[in-house]
Amino acid sequence: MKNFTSIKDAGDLKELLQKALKLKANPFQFNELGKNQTLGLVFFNPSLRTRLSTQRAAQNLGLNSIVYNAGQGWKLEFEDAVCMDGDKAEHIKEAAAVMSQYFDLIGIRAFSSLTDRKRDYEDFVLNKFIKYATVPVVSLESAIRHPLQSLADLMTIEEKKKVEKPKVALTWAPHPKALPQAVANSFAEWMLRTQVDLTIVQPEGFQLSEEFTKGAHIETNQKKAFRDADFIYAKNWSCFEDYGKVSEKHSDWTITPAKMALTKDAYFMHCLPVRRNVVVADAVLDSPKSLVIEQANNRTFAAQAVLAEILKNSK
Ligand code: SN0
Repeated sequence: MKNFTSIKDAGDLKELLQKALKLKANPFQFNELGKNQTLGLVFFNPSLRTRLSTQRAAQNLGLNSIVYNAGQGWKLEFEDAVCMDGDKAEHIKEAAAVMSQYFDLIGIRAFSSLTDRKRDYEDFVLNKFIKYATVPVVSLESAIRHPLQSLADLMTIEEKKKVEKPKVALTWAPHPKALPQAVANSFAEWMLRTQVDLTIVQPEGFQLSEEFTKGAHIETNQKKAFRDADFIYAKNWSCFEDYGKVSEKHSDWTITPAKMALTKDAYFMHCLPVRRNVVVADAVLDSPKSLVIEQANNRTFAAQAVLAEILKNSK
């Protein structure tokens, strides 16, 4: 593994999953692997879990980490051949090259713009970093994917599943803001490569890009999708078609105990942060079937497995 930006970089998925689970059982197994090396974590957007779990993962591997809140730094220019006489002080060419002097690997969080679909779905910002950095790059949620979240979700399902091929429903849920499609895209991408029966349910007009959902059952009837499900994964996302827009609030899509009662005693999953009583009712989030804290815990070991692979590869 050199970079880690999508499932394509994961190699043998079963192997990576087993590595992550083994690291969870024995977190300090490779605590010298990252010795004298430094991970740079570059954030263009807020983070709680990604920032802390990735730093913790680095620490468990004996790898140093430095966080750079890019939103507070020089505003970066990403376009080529432009006259930089506006508000952008530094070009990505220098910025990524300079960071590569200080860091042995770089993690980037750069959310979607939700305004320019073409640019977002090219994963423009992430790919500019990959182009101009001379060290491995790890996605900490890009415009279209959140692969470290998906690996942690895969671990959580693997740990909790009671049948060989569980029924997993990824459901759209309401939200007061327009949110990226990255978490949902990635979750679909990873689930379609594993032993699960995946249904994606969203209101009319909120279908995700087929690039990520091809092969899943697509539904617009939430109750139908919940029937017999073993796992309910809730997430809000804004429109892909009418890009970045939220045409209707659909407040009747909140995950409630009554809806959970339609499932096969399903577990509830969400990547967090979650808006209580908008996305999901307190009673569901606080129930023993909620896996949200375990998912967040697994973020450390997902990141650790990925960082360990990259470190081993660069030795
Ligand atoms: C992000 C998203 O991609 O949906 C990160 C999830 C890991 N979530 C948010 O931006 C939520 C913001 C809010 O105001 O609730």
